[in-house]
Amino acid sequence: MEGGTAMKVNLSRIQYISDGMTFSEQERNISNALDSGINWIQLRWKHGSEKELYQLAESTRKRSESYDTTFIINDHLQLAKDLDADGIHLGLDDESIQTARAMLGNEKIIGGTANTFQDVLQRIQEGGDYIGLGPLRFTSTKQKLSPVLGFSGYSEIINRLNGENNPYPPIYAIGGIIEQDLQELLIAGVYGVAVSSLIQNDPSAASRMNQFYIQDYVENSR
Ligand code: TZP
Ligand code: MG
Repeated sequence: MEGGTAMKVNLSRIQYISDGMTFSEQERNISNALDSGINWIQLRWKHGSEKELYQLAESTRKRSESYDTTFIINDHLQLAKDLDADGIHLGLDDESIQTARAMLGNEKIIGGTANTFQDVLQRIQEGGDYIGLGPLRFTSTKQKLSPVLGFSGYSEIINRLNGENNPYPPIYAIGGIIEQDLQELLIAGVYGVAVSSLIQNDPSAASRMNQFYIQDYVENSR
């Protein structure tokens, strides 16, 4: 791969970001995602009380373990630490990746959001294990969405990164992604995708997407 992708752990190409207003919506969506064959879940719930979030995180942690699914938590660093989750995803306004690294150690996955080339450089310098770059297009799943990148935004940012000739962590596209986007994102240099609605609307998409990446891997290792 041009520029070189530095990967500490073998990250799945597809991350499911949980969505849902209520505890039971979250639980049902997570359950469907696990059944769909997703092997990486980010628990993201903005509406629950601290106690409810703890309960949901604890039960998701246990269920993920039985499915052998990687389980990370959005925003809540102490919760990720307390539950010995596999990692954390942090937005640009959340705690820093350095703080998370000091708390969770080198074995845990720490992901960071980015919207611009400068954000990406910051995330690389901070030592993030992956970067969630987006949004690709408008989505109602997230409030206060950053400016839309489109496919050209990914190509521009990743071309600039490749021009610097330094290794960088895997880049995940996020925001309004549909199945048909995978090819174009891969061509732009994106490693994987972080999706919510796509899996919730059609859980069968997970196995087709896994197949897409396996196929690409086989073709490129010939
Ligand atoms: N951050 C940027 S877009 C987004 C997040 C958490 C939501 C992605 O969800 P969807 O439904 O796949 O657009
Ligand atoms: Mg956040």
